[in-house]
Amino acid sequence: MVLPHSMPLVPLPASAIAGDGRMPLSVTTRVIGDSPAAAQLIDAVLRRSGIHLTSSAEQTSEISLRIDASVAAPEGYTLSVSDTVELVGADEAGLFYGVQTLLQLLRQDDEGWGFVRAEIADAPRFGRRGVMLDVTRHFFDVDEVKKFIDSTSALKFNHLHLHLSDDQGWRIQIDSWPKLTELASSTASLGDPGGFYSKDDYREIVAHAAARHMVVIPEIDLPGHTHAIGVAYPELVEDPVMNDSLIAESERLGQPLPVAGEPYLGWGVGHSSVRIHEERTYEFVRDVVRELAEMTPGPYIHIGGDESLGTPQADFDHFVERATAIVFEEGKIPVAWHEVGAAKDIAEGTIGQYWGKTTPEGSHAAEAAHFVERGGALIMSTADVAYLDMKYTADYPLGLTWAAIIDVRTAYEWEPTSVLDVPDSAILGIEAPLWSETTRSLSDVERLVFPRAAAQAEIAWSARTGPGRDWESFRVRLGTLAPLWKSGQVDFHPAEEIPWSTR
Ligand code: TNX
Repeated sequence: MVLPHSMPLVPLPASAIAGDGRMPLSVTTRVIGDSPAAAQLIDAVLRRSGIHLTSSAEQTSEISLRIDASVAAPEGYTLSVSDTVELVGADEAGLFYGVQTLLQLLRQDDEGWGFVRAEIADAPRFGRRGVMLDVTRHFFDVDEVKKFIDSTSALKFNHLHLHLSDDQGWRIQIDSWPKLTELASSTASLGDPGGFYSKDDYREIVAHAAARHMVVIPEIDLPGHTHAIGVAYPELVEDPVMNDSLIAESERLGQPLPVAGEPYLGWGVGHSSVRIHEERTYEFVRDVVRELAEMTPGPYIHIGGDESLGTPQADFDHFVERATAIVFEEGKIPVAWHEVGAAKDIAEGTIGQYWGKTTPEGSHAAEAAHFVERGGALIMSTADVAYLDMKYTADYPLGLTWAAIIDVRTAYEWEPTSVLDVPDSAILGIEAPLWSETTRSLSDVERLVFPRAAAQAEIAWSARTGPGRDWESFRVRLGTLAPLWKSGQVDFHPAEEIPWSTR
């Protein structure tokens, strides 16, 4: 028996036994099954190998796909590769993930293309496996977001959080407040061009994600991170509040301080706040939440809540209590950064997103725990291990360093249930955020995301322990993804820790 860690698979499956050699692949291999996953498999094999699986009537081998809810837990599948391929999904998502596994087993050697023979039974550990893309500090267009969905769903991520508003720009069409996109969307960090998604653009992203079993979570960051709202509607936002670290950082980076009503292009945080005691603010929040809810089939709306350093605590509490209630009233479940847990009466069932460190600092752990006390649960975005925008090494050209320097091993070696003092059942899973201050292109984004997103994918999908669930196995398996990324034109950082395969 060959152990799972010698197989070219990330995330590690629940169980995998390698067979002998490969099943050769040719134009006479036929795909049977009417799931969308069958068409996705044919497309992906063609792109990777140039082989068109359905191009011959004279069939020599076959790949069959079907659904049977009894084979695995939701999103799970069984996959048998011998002289034929038999893939059985517990549901459509399971078939999709089985196809991703099969594509990792597709390798080229001197004899040509073939699938590594294996018997696999698989299902995820966590139902929540998320990535976040910040489209505010830099904007990424619909095609770029689609490519990001393709490359992350291939690692079995199933949630895409879009950070749609921040100090530097507003990125989503809202009909009842048209100046948001007319006046506050054209800018981005470092003076780069901005942009926004029309409602049709957004629906196109949501549909592309859904076809790859990813739920989109839109975020409007409130009550801080709202300078751009004030560029469009000055009456909604307070004048900027300076703080010492903002002034010091701006000086160090040579970035001007925020000025009320003018676009802000720097990286400073904590200077903006909507007006808490104006009823108009809540009309705005309700309108935005309602319009977002109408075009978002997923159950969640994220209301932000991080780093509202310019908002007095009592005002902050009052605001987030109302905002979380508004999201429920509009038919969605609120998600919020962990600071929102400082407010006693947040709406029951609000989900918190922890972005503190593996050793929680200050009040972070207590704030996160309060979501659980209020009947909610937590998503772990532990910043010193799971943040995709931190540098790999001190001299890496992209990324920030405030949380940590995160090499691939550091990204891999953490445990989401061991950070906070809450029951394991309160941890829904993880989300790995990519903040885009330093990423001026999708290629920049990809070089920060890959390979570290693969580490987060394994933490979210694979069992906590088991044969192969360790760094030595992971680094070898991770290396086998290089040819897949190269063939998909996905850029990645060729970290020295990893033995990268050439094919
Ligand atoms: C903190 S973590 C932020 C973002 C920045 C990020 C950069 C969090 C919820 N907020 O506003 O972009 O750091 O790493």
